[in-house]
Amino acid sequence: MRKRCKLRLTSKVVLLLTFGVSSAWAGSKEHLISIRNMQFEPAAVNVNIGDMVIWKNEDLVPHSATAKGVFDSGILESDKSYKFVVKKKGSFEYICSFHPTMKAMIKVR
Ligand SMILES: [Cu+2]
Repeated sequence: MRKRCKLRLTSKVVLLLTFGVSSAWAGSKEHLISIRNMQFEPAAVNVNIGDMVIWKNEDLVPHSATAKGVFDSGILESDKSYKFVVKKKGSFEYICSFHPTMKAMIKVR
């Protein structure tokens, strides 16, 4: 009887720990932005400080995700990704430095 109780308690503790860890993970999200057909998709994302934004170039030509003074992927070859952890609040417009008509925005709350 006692042993059973102990086991139950232990599984509860494990459950709590698991929840604790997963909610810590959920605290910072990942946002995937595809670069496809000469466009950023989605063109606007809302993120929180600490979130990670990941751009993936799904085109055959190189692109970049560039917001001067905030982030810059540099040359992003086909099939490559760039990750950026958001650190400050604001609205950041960015472009592809190779194709400046490609524009998009990140809003940081
Ligand atoms: Cu481009």
